[in-house]
Amino acid sequence: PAPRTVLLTGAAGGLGTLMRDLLPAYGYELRLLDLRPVEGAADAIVADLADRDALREAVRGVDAIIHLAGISLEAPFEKILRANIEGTYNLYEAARQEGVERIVFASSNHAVGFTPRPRGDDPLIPIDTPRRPDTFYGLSKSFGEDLAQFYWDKHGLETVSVRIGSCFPEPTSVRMLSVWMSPADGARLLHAALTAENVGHTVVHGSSANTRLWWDLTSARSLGYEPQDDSEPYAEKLIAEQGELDPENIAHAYLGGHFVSDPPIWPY
Ligand code: NAI
Ligand code: 15L
Repeated sequence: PAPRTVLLTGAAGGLGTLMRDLLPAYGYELRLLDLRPVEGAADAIVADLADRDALREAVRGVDAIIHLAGISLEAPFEKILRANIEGTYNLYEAARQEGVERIVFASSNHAVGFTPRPRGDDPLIPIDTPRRPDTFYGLSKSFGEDLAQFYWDKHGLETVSVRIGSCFPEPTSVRMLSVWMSPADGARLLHAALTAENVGHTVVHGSSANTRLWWDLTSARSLGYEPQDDSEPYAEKLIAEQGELDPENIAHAYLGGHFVSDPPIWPY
């Protein structure tokens, strides 16, 4: 049967806020969790991913989990370790103990951020491109994907890992013309990831059907995802304001954009 009750971690964040508006239309009953109170949702669970008892209780009885909680940008290693690496482990372990059958994991393009972006007639980046994290943040997403594979192989807990491009209401940079996922397509993809059968551990790229797309959406489409949006209507204005991507600029040369060239955040 299709999952009905879904725990949404990271519900107070940008993506969580967009998705808790859009997902109920697909018939889900959402249980919300975040470190911070969730605006307009007094019944949301306020808990840290470090709190294993709270996680056991939060996952009890749900059909599936959408795991968005964590640090969503580069940060000192110790913080990434606690929130994204240990936190994701704690959530998987709680899910295993409570018998939850499926997790949709918010991975990121930054797990492969040091992959050169396609230029000209280059082929789209395939989903099995080698991992090339561009930050400790990207490394934590790489870990999350491996953790998901391990929990499938060892325990039969299914995951769809979504390497999200940029999911925001509108694209705001020339790079985002290639990697943008509209919120409506984001909800379509999460719904497909929750309902497709026999996913085992499947890794997919998460973006809209952008004219300037950099990666292959075949694996996402294999779940039943049919993107409806394209960033192209935003192209003229963004390129007029910011110029085309500069082949000489390292921050424009890789999938991960400026994450590859930003100075490290200390303590490193
Ligand atoms: P965000 O930073 O707006 O939201 C993350 C939420 O997680 C926050 O509300 C925060 O309070 C919560 N959180 C952080 N540490 C926690 C902890 N220890 N315990 C419980 N909750 C904790 O990030 P956003 O943009 O909403 O992203 C959501 C997820 O999707 C993140 O995992 C991010 O890495 C991933 N992602 C997002 C992309 C995007 O375009 N928005 C692109 C690629 C990946
Ligand atoms: C991410 O992984 C971040 O969470 C998000 O804030 C954006 O920076 C996005 O990647 C991106 O690459 O644009």
